[in-house]
Amino acid sequence: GPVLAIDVGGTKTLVALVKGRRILDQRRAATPREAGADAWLDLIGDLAAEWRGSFGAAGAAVTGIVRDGRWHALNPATLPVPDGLPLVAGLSDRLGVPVQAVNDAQAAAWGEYRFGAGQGIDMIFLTVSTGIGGGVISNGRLLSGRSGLAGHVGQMLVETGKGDAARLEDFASGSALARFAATAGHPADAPTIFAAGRAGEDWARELLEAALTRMAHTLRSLQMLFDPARFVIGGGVGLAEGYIDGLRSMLGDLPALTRPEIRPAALGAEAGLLGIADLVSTAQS
Ligand code: BMX
Repeated sequence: GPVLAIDVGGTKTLVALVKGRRILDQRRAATPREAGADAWLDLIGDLAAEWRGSFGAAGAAVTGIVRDGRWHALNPATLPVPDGLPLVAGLSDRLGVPVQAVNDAQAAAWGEYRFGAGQGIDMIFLTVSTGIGGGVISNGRLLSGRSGLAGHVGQMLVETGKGDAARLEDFASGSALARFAATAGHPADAPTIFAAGRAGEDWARELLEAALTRMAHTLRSLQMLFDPARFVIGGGVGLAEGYIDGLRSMLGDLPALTRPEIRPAALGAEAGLLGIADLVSTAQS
């Protein structure tokens, strides 16, 4: 039967009724960041209320990591998750069904692998949104690692150029771009920054060039580590006009043997929902 699929990001919460690879119905709302974790879980219960009785299991794809049913943020700036929040118990109380939970980007990687732009191949999914998330599919398996960290590309350290290092997502995520734009005296969200870049405005071009360079270096390193057949890029910023083309042109000079192949996510914002629903259905059967 249908599965309830949940995707909690730093910006949006999506809840859907999913059967196989079909989304039967879907609700979305802003993640009430400031209202606290109980409010995030209550919102999910409220959004799913009208479908009660029509699903027998639920899956949650969440920003951060889930270990033994408990939720942790790696970067609280993406979403300030109280450390060790009992996510699975809190959701199964509210929904009345068994719940499975994984990282949002890992779920989206699985969705793109099963139904999207990376079907049946070794691939790495990257989402560039509030933060930068990732998921690695190798030999038909979603890598989770010892405790669910595998694929956390946004947490990899990069040189700042000032003698120290910081997270990749502190330089190249949507929230980083917005922060740099504000510092440069041009407060703007990511789509506006891309539009300004296309219009040839120097402040936007410089900022995008710096962020895309760091991303391009990261893809090149990941190609060396995993040698995926393809990178699939999603997220509101990753899918913004100019992002993937910018990456491709920065990587274009590499020899074919080491050059990352990049495709946009085919499932858009629904990759996480379809991925977690499939993980839940597979676990049940
Ligand atoms: C952060 C981290 C990842 C997540 C990624 C994308 C937290 C709370 N999140 O790197 O687990 O996959 O952001 O998250 O530590 P999004 O909210 O931008 O989709």
